[in-house]
Amino acid sequence: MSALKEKLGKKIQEWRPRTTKLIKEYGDVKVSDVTISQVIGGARGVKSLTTDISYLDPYEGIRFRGFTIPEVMEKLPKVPGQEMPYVEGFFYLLLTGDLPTEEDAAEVAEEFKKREVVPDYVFTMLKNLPPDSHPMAMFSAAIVAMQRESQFVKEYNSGLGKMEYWMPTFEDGMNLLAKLPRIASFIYRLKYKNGDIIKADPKLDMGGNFAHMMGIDKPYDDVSRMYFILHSDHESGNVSAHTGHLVASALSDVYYAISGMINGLAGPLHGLANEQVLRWTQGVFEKMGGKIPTEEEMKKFVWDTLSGGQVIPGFGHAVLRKTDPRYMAQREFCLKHLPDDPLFKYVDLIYKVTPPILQEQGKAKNPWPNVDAQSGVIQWYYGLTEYEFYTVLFGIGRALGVVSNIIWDRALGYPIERPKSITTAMMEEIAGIKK
Ligand code: CMX
Repeated sequence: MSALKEKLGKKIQEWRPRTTKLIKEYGDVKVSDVTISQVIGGARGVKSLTTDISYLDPYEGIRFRGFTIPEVMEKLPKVPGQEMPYVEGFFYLLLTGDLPTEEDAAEVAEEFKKREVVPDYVFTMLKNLPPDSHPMAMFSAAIVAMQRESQFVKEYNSGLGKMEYWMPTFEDGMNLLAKLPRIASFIYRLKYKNGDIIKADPKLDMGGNFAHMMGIDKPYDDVSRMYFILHSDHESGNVSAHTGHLVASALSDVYYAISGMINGLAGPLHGLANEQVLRWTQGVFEKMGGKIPTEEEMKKFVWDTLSGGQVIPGFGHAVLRKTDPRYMAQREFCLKHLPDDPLFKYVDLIYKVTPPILQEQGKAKNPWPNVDAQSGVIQWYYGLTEYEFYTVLFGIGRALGVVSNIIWDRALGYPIERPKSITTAMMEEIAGIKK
C-alpha cells in the first residue's frame, strides 16, 4: 500500500466518529432556511452540502484545507529550482489535510508516474472523432472511455463492504489523475499540431511533464503547476464539483463522475468563461485594428456587450463578493513575468473599467473579476493561443479537488444525493397567492 493511502486510511478512521456523532446526536439541528427565490434561483446560498477539502468565504476567497493561496504557494515543497510547488504535494494536502514534506510530494509523484500510461484505445478513439470536436468534449469522452478500467466496479461487484469503498475509489482516482496530463496534451497536439505527439518524460513531475508534452518551454512548467493548483477546488456547490459529487453519490465510479464534472465545466457561465474572455477580448482587439483601446473606448465595448444582452465573461460570481484571489495570484504572476505584454495591459484596462460599469448597471451582485478573467492572458503569452483549449487546463486542475472529495464522500459514507422538488402551484400556495 502506498504511504499516501496508508496515511489517508488513518485520517479516515479518526474522522468517521465526528460525522457519526453529528448525524446521531445533532441530526435535527437546523442549518439553513430556504426561500422561494432560492428554490427557483439555483439553491444560491442554501447550506446543504458538506466538504472539508476547501472553503470559500465571500470576502476572503478560497482556502484549501485552511490555507489561503499565498500560504499554499509559500508552504508547499517546491519542485527543485522552480518557483511553484509540486502539484503532487498539493494533492497530498487536499487529500490528507496535512502539509507534505518534500519526500511525501516526491512519493506521490512516483505513484502518478507508475500509473500514467494511457490505454491505446483512448488515443484511437480520439483520432476517430470529427476534427472539429471541442477539446472539452474530447477530454470528457476520453475519460469515460476508460470506465472499463475501474477498480471500484470490479471490487463492488465482488461484494466489497461499504467501509472499504474508499480504497478502490482511491486507486481509480490516482489512476485517472496520473493520466489526465497525457490525455490533455495528446488532444492539444492532435488537434492543433498536426498530431505530432511528444512522449512523456519519466524524470519530470506532473507540471513539468505536462509542459514538456505540450511542447512549450519553461517557465510553462511553472505556469502549469500554478494553474492546476489554483483551479483545483472551490468548495462543493459550483457546477463542476457538484456534478462530480452528485454522479459519484450514485456509486458511479470516478471515470463517470469526472467525465460528468468536465461536461459541467464546459458551460460558458462556468469554466468555459476563460475561453469566452479571450474570444471577447480578441474581438475588441480586432475591432480596434490591433491597437489597445483608450479607457473611453473600452467602456463603450463593455456597455455594448451588456446592451446586447450578454454577460461580461470573467466577471461576477455566485459566492464571491470581491476580486477573486485566484485572479490576483495570476495577476501577480503577470506583473512579474509579462508586465509589458499588450494583452495583459488590455486585460488590466478591462479590470479598471468593468466593475464600476457593472455596479452602475446594478444587476450583478459581484462586479469584480473571477479566476477566468486573467487565466487566458498567461496561456496566450506562452504560445497557447488556441483558446478553445483553456478549459481543459481548468479541468485537469479541478479533477484534483473533485477526486479528493469523492474519496472522502465514500470514506464517510455520504448517501446518494436526492433533494426534494416542489411545483409552482405548491410555492404559490406556500406564498399565500390567491387564485
Ligand atoms: N456581466 C453581466 N451581467 C452579469 C454578470 C456579468 N459578468 N454577472 C452577473 N450578471 C447578471 C446576471 O446575468 C443576472 O442577470 P439577470 O437578473 O438578468 O438574470 C444578474 O446579474 C444577477 O446575477 P448574480 O446573482 O450576480 O450572479 P449569479 O450567481 O446568478 O451567476 C455567474 C454567477 C458567474 C454565472 C455570473 O456572474 C456570470 O454569468 N458571469 C460571467 C461568466 C463567468 O465569468 N463565469 C465564470 C465564473 C467562475 C467559474 O465558475 O469559472
